Amino acid sequence: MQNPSRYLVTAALPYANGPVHIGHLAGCYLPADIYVRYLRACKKDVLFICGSDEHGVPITIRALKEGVTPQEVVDRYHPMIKESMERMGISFDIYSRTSHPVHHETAAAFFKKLHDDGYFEVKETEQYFDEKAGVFLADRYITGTCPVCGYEKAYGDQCEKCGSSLSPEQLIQPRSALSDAIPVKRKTKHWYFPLQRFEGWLKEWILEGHKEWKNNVYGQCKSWLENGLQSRAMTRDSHWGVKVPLPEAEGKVLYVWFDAPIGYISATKELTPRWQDYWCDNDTRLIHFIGKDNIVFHCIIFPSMLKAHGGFVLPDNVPANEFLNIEGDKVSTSRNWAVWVHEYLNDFPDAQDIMRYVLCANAPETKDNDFTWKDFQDRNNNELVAILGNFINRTWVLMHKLCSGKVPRLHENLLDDDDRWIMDEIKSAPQKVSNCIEQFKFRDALFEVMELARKGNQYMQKKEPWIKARQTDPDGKITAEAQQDIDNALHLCLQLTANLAILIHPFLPFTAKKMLHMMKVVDRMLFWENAGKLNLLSTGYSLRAPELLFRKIEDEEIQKQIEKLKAGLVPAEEKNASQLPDENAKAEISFQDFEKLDLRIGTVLTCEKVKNVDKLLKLEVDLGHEKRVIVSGIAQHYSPEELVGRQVVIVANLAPRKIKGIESKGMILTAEDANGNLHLLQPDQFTEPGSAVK
Ligand code: B3M
Ligand code: ZN
Repeated sequence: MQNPSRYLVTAALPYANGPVHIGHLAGCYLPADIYVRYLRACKKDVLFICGSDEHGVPITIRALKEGVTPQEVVDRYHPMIKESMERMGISFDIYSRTSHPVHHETAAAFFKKLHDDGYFEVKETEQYFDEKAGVFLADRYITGTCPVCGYEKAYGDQCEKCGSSLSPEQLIQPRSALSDAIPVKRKTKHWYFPLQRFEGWLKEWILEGHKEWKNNVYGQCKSWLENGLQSRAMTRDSHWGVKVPLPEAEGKVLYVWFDAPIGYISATKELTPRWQDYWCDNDTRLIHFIGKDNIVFHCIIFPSMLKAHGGFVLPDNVPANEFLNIEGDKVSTSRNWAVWVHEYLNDFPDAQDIMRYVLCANAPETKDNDFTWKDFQDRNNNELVAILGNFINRTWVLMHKLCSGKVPRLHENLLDDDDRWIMDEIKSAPQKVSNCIEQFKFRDALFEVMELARKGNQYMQKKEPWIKARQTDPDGKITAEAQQDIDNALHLCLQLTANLAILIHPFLPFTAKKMLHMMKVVDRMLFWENAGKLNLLSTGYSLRAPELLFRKIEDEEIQKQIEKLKAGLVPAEEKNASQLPDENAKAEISFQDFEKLDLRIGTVLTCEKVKNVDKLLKLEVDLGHEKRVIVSGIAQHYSPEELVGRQVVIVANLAPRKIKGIESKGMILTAEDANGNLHLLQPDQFTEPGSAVK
């Protein structure tokens, strides 16, 4: 969409069932904030909408586990999340919550309209019910043995081990994850939204009309649409949520994924009486920032709902990030493997921008990425301190020392090639940064800003004003000629600093504020139209003393964080191996049984991710006399690059299986630790491929 009149930017509503961690920030809040700050700097009419998602299974489960009401859960976490976001500088225009009456009314009315327009199919089905807990069980809350790979802790919707998508019926020995009761089937009636009726339209709208969407988003949509859509129940049996506004629907609430995205509309309503200008006028550019697990809801289901309802704009883009792992391991809130934002802010008060910087520089924009404390330290010390902070600090110190604390004048007639080079760099930087931001490439955008700071240092190094200052008259005064050189260099370094403030502001707003203070200029200077200008600070203007923008982070601080992370880790299952019999022990087998296994050493020749399946890798393995294709559920533990060339142990005579359409011949052996991490088995030295393992 070229030049829309206004922008409506949303960030996924976090579930109010726990605090936020840095993975949340990296996933959607930080990129959304950068984008919005940039738009505001461009003087665009923009609203930035978010709030807590307070309904749905995640909340009720948490309440059940803690023995409190769902209301108590959300009342605890909503303010906590709100505060963490605020302190990190995530500049929502409103941070609302879906328990708000405006939301209940809006979501109920939305449902009622679709109902009155005849969209829903009412179906009676049998669903699993937990008689101990007295609730119907969502698929996720039924566990049992995977019929495909035999993994004993598969979920009712998916096996995390082999990646198969499942339905609860397929599980062997299903159990309720809540009470361990054996779930029973009960009849229940629900309202289904016929997504298949929108398939043709969605194909055209997304697959033809939005080829510019990020690959991960477009790819997921494509595979959903190619697999065919089905009706989806939009109601649930529960007392927590938005009541279904129909007399015959006692004890039923809206499915959380029906009500939550409508939360974007309700929050806008709450914010401004002009909400319809944003939601109902085609000249609005609606952008949903989300994490990759929310793609189908924002790209397929919600747009179909909006289309059915009519009168609303549709998202113009849905930038979704992948996941951020922590120290090589998947974030897990239940295992407490996460860096919590409120804890970070306690340990590093006023260091919001360091975290913003690290999360953006290492954002999981195209693939899952890893956050490590060491990288945090390195990026701070080697980039923020050594490049950006250092350039500004040198400029300020020298300007105070050699130009009496004022902006020196520029002697145009004396400009040399280096001066002209840096002037051109300043002029051309804003376009490079905005190009990246407008394509949601925030890492690249930030890189461009840092490039400019890097060039500032290079320029300073070439000009060496401190050396020029040694050219003095007999009476010790700097010669007029040298002073002119110094003036030019520092004049340009100061203009460069002002430019850096504008360009860095969407990313590091706290730092930009400090820079404004040092320059004694007002916020207005940060408008993007000023970027690229060489006269932002006027000659003769006196500037404040330098402020410390960044400080070095010491090894001990990082060590403490790593220890804290490890100490807080809750093992997946509290087992006391020495006292209890191993509950995973299997029945005895004969030696003949064991001999039936053909175990071999193989060398990984090639390896790639299986498209659209997070957990699977497709490997080509050399087994000596033959090559095999094997699909393995280890993608979250190893990257393809790590595996190529590595030796593995293979069950070579396992019957071939089709996994996601790929014929897999054999299985790669791994050891699984108590935390669910998989570790490959490997001979302790290179062993001829095909060698038998006995
Ligand atoms: N509450 C967030 C999640 O999956 C989910 C997003 C709703 S956005 C409308 O973490
Ligand atoms: Zn499985």
